[in-house]
Amino acid sequence: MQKRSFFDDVDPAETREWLEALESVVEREGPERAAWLLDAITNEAQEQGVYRTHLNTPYLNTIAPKDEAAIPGDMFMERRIRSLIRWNAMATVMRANIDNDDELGGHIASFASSATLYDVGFNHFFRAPSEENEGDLVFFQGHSAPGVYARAYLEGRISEEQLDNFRREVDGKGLSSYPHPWLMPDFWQFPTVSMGLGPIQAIYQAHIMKYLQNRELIQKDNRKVWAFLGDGEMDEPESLGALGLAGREKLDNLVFVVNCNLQRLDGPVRGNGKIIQELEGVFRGAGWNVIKVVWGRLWDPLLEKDSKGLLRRRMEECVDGEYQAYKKNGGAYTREHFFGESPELKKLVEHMSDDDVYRLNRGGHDPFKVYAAYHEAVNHTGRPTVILAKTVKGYATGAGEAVNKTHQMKKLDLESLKDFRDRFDMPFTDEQLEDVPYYRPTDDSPELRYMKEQRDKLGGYMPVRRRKASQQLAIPGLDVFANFLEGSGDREISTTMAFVRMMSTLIKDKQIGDRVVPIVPDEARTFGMEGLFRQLGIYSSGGQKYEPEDAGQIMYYREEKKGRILEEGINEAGAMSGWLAAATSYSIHDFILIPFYIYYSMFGFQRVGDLTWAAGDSQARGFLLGATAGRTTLNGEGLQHQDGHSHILSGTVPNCVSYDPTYSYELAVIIQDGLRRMYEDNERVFYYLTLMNENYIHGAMPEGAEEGIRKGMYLLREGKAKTKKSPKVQLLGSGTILREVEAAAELLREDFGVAADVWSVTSFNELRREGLKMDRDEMLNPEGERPASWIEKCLDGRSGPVIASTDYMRAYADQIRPWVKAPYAVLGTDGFGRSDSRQKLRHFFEVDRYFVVLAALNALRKEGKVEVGLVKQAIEKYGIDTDKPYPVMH
Ligand SMILES: Cc1ncc(C[n+]2csc(CCOP(=O)(O)OP(=O)(O)O)c2C)c(N)n1
Ligand SMILES: [Mg+2]
Repeated sequence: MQKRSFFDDVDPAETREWLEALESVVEREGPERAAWLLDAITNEAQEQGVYRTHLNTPYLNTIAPKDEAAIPGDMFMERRIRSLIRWNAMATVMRANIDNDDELGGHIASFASSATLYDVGFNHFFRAPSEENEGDLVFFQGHSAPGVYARAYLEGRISEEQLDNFRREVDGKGLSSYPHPWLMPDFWQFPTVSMGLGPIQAIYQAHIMKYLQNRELIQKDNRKVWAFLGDGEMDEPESLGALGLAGREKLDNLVFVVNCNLQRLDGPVRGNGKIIQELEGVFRGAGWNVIKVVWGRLWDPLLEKDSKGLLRRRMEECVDGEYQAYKKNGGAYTREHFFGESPELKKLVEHMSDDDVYRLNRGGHDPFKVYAAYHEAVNHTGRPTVILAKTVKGYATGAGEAVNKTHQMKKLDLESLKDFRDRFDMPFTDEQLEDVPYYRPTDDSPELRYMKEQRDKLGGYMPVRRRKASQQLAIPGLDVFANFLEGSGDREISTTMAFVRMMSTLIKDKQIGDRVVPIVPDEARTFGMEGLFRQLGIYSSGGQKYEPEDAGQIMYYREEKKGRILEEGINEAGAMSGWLAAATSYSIHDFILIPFYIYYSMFGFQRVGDLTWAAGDSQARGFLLGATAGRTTLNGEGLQHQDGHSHILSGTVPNCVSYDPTYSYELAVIIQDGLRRMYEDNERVFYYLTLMNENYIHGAMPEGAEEGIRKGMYLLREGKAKTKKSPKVQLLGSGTILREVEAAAELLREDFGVAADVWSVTSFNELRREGLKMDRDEMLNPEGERPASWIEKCLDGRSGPVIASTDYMRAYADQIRPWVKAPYAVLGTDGFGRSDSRQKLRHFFEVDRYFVVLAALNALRKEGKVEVGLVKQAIEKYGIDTDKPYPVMH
């Protein structure tokens, strides 16, 4: 069937009849009945083979003028305030770049397009934390930060000096380039500037807020999460990937505002289409309430006169590339190219000047339309809302308006600056414009008083970030894990099993049990956590509406409204965002949570690395557990699964503390220490621990090992020399490969008479960090005495070369080389993983006991401590194929 345009009406009389019927139903029986009838007709149409595909409504405002909630307040005053903010935002960026060749950067055009969207929010909607509740959460678009600073400047929260130090962060008196809680911990709550992370974080903040409310851990109030996003940003998979969750979970505490200025960095977002229409379909399909704010109120009279639908048709058929050109080229061009399409349309605007035509405003620049949309959004229940607001990129910036290169514009030319000044009534002479001064009326001016009053009504100024929770948690001592310190007896267990038991222990703790949040991305059974399903329940806002298939079993699949486990499905980015929301709950909700997110280590840092970086910026506190870790330890899954580098990646996040423990007592010490550091001492760190699925016997904690476990290494076993002359080596191992290293020590003694001290290295990353810090301190205090690093302390007085072997790339263990004073050889699992037995893989990657022995003997040979014959003997004895392929590129 040929698809017709909506406007190709072959029988207008018939159409009118149908429409009138609908109108009368709405009038007599209300919109709900009308919607019901439409559903019935749609269902019937489907039965009759009438095929409809689109999820779109016409390219018009969703809220009809007659249904718009009226904006309260003084509109002239608000325009005046907005003008001040616009000016100061622009001045901030310009001044930062005037004298230094644009070196510092910054953006003018983005905020110029979204000023009204923010202002209506600030004046009427965003609630600050107050006695009543913890306030609304607002995700600001990263590169619109100058607008937020400009407002804070008028409010007296930011000084002129700070504005002048926009993007000068090193000396600590400036303003961060973008929203960064790490750099401005009392101001910004959420890092957003990596496109796509704002939307997904906002969804999960709303999700976790509901989770806390449903578990009755925080008050059930009407707090909202607002996310201000770019239309170009919506192309990121992270932006759209969790929309379904928001719809399914009915997150009516969530409002997205997509600033559809039709442009991204290089050019139009959808030159050949319409981004608003495309997004409408996507969001509606995901179960969102969609409010389009396309046209400003100056269009209303024209639309009213459009009895034949010609204007509507024209609006529908134009693409964004054309809409952009209208704003760039002005009123005469718009008259000719938009209205000039037909004589009747042209007539519609014949009474208007070119300037009037140019000023026909877009919805996102009209506070009346924006207010009506926000009002509807915050009162909507049962679904999240997205507001698709059409704006102009570089609005009012003269030569910068709607041009393709506007995104990177950091200065206005003098003519544009004069226009800007005149348009927004700034009291500057032409000469004064040269250095683009800021403008702040006095504190008792009507403008600043009005701003303050509006904010007072909403609880105070924003954004504002809480540094730490008002309550302290009582973290249990290490004795809570007493069982694990004694070893597993003759039971073979994995560190994953040990971890699950430790988490269960914590959940039972009276003081902190409630705070523990297990998070899994459809992997609980893999880690042996299914027992927790019934015990803790899986969080489901809708409860459980079915009898689970396994209801009769002890460990059945129990979903519950007050369930505790966050089962986020096969969605690592989502689960990570959920963890991030829980890990910042101490700040966002003034309620500390202790989240444990456990996942396949391979699908952690390398999959969602940018979110882990954002976690660092956010000062998240919690545990990430990379399970099934180790290139040769998760042996059967192959190349895409077997992780030998997550510790390299975790080491790149400055405040991520990572460990690769082997034995359960190590894990116990590390988790308890992490709890203490994060929740008692409020250190700005989070933890990454690798867990393995290999079963083995765990010994008891050696006396005095605790400090070393925390610092990164301790002596596990002293090597016994056969004779006084026996050569000595120091063997380092971590994770499961530590056990190969222990075996190697035996072989060295038995087969070659070499004495080997065995060190368990719980964290090469932490050892390196400490070493670097000491070197740096020494460099700055060359006369002072250099305290020894922990590695140096450990190895001091020990003799022989040092050999390390791990289940990670060589770079992991190699990191400590500067502080190992003896010759140092490193074995690791560089190269692609593959499936085989653990034994074969460890031999393939050359990290097993035989290679440790070989490396040790070779190191002794180089030192002249043993003959080359002994090395050859080892090769022969252990059947090492000297022609074996090089695993790195095999
Ligand atoms: C992940 C990521 N990729 C690229 C960028 C660089 N970048 C910053 S803003 C921008 C364009 C943004 O366009 P849009 O989302 O439409 O926002 P607008 O400025 O138009 O409001 C780009 C590409 C980024 N910040 N993050
Ligand atoms: Mg854009």
